[in-house]
Amino acid sequence: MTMNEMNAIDPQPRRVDAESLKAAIVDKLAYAVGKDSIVAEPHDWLAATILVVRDRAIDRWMESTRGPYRTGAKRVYYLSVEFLIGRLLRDAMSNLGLVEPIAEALNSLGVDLDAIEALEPDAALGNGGLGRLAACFMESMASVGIPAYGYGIRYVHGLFHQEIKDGNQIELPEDWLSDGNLWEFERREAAYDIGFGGTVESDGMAGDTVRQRWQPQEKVLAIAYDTPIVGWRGARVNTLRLWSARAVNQIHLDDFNRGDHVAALADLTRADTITRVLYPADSTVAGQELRLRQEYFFVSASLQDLLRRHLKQFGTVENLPDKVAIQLNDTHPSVAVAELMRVLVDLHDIPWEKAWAITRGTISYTNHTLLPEALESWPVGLMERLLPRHMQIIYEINARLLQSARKSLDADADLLASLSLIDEHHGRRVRMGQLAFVGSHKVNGVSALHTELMKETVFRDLHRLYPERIENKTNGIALRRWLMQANPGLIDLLVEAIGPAVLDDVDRLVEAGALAEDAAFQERFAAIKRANKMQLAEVIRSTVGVSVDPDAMFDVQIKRIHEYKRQLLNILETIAVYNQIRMHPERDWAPRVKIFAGKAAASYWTAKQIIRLINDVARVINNDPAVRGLLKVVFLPNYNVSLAETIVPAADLSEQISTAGMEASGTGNMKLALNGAITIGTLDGANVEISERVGPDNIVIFGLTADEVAAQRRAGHNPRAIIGADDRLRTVIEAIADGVFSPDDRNRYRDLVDNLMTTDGFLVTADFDAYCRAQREVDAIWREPASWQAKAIRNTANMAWFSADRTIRQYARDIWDVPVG
Ligand code: HBZ
Repeated sequence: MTMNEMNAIDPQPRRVDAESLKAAIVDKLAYAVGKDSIVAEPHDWLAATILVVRDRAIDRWMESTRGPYRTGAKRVYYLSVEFLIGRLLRDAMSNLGLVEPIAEALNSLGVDLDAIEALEPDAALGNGGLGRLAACFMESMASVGIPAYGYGIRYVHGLFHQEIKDGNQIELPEDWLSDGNLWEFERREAAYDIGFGGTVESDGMAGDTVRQRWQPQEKVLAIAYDTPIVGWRGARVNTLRLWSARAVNQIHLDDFNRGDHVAALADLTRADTITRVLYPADSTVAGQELRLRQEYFFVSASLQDLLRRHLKQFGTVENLPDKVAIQLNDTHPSVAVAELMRVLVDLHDIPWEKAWAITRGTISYTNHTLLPEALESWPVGLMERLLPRHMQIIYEINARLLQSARKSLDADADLLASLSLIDEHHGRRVRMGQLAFVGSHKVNGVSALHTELMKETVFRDLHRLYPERIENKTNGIALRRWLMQANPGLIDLLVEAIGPAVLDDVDRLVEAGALAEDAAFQERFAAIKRANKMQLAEVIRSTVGVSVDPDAMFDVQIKRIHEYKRQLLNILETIAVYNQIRMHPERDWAPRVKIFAGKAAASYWTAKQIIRLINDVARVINNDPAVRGLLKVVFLPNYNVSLAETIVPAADLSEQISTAGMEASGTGNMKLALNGAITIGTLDGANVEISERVGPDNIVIFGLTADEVAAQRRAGHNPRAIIGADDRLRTVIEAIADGVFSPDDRNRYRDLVDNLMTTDGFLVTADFDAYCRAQREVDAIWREPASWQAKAIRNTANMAWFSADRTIRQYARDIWDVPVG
């Protein structure tokens, strides 16, 4: 029985179902889309299909929303500036068990489901892992039965569209809403005033303290747009509520009448700007006023909304921690700590201590990075101007924090300076990570290693003061999207081999491990991979015009382009292999296709140079007849969720080669291993735990450990000495420096090369030799297909632990204190 057959209850009703769905689609086409089926275009069919599927989610959505009002159940609110949700149709159909009958219904109308699905825009309201994690968590919270809301920003323009022109990244605006968005419901009734600027005035007494009241100078409206998020088998449907900014006054008529048309629309433009575009950097902070406005805008709207709901139901804020859990996805929403305090103290007259207990009991915070340049801090001056009351509250929180540190740690001035919410070293800034930490009852890292490093680095002193607060919650992925939907061939094979129960209990995947050495199973497993590779090969041919052999090893590195992720290490090794193939054409080379995809932040020059280098190297290698097709290099443009869904099931080798200690977790590593790719990786982030789960024989680990990286840095890393001692590496770097890959501009990579030879901040040269040796180990395994397949199968079989359902259950139990189904 296939997964899709399992979804339907039995064949007879399914046929009926397909027929009624067909009628429903035709009906929507006429009465909602306004088209006759004779003239309907593919996007009209898509619209009609989405509307039919959406209808099937709505009853459950309403019931799911009503539930907690009836039972008094605690609700979870996941606050994130990013939700990288991708396309929604397949997710919704699959979780509602509608894939097969909808395909059948469309088929009978002469419409191909796959073709119309591809027309749905890929909602890219996020940069990378952090945003995708939020999307996977939304699906898992619905699937394990947690009443949850995602709160975020409805950006008009998501992450830029990437094109590659002459090897360079070009950023084009992304326009996912241009044809409307049938998944969302505008909620005009859920509109809130959001204030900025102005003054703080005293306003009578609250008990024995003077009540402070913020009088904002400027107001914008936040309007809610709701998207239903369907859980597995439709058991629960939660809400993703995204906020859009609108001017309170759409037009100043007096200005208009005076002929000042710009001033007439100034408010509109100002408000509109707040939710217009996603900040496209994932590893440096913007530090701009607009970003702070975005953060406060969505936090304030979300808190007003959840408090309105809570007060309507319970009539008091005192039981907030029992009924509400707010999770801060990184520091971007951490102004919530000050905002909740302001609301409780200023608007509800709750005494400080009590308000603080409520705030801390309600909020918790997830950290996703230790990179210093990605840790948010805001200039005190900007905070005072934009959020004057919040700044006062932050000072008060800080005073109490430092007081308790003096008492319990006997802290000296250095320790106090390091604990302080105010960084005095860089022109007085508010440290948002510290604010989130002190305002939370739990703070979590996203892999075991990352969590330990948090305790030793960024939060070392706060951890001493509050040793119980930091916990680990290793990331997970939505297995339904990343296995069942992305790799239908594989899930069908698994269902056949180990039974349909695996669809509801993914831990059963482990049973596939018993088949790892079974020749017949291996053959089928390999055939599915090959079919997926054929599909990817077609995508490669049609997008970049390179033909690749599906029997070659597909070696993929797909993620944001960043120095710490070390795409550079990968491409240097690629060049080394290229040199070897030319020098030793007689050797038995294992054919490989090196596949890269990922976006560089528009302002990140080095990352863009790395993209250019990959493309330059690709051009030279792919056109060199001496290589005889043994090695191909491909950079696929515009990496996004949908492209990942095509690449992940087709990968043989997964490159997870960050400098140890720098990748907080990684989640692409999980998606690839789950789909039977073997990982070549450093002991970084979740790679450590993947290695533990799949076993050391089924993963290729190399390079310095996080401790060794730290030691090497302390001792003084000397790349020049390493390069001098390694002929292969020297030859590679010289080739780049000499313009072998950039004959039209021999100086193109001068900075890249200089950097590698002098600083090499990400220890590329230090790990180069180990990486090359690891790659030859990979070649050796590849040459033994039975051994490769066995390892690949063991990867799939042992990855169920990385289900986001597991992660969400841990959050539910240890942080949110909510029951799970
Ligand atoms: O979060 C990523 C980590 O790099 C990755 O290791 C982890 O698996 C993932 C989920 O926990 N971090 C990000 O994706 N970070 C951002 O996208 C980001 C966005 C805006 C910022 C800073 C970081 O201002």
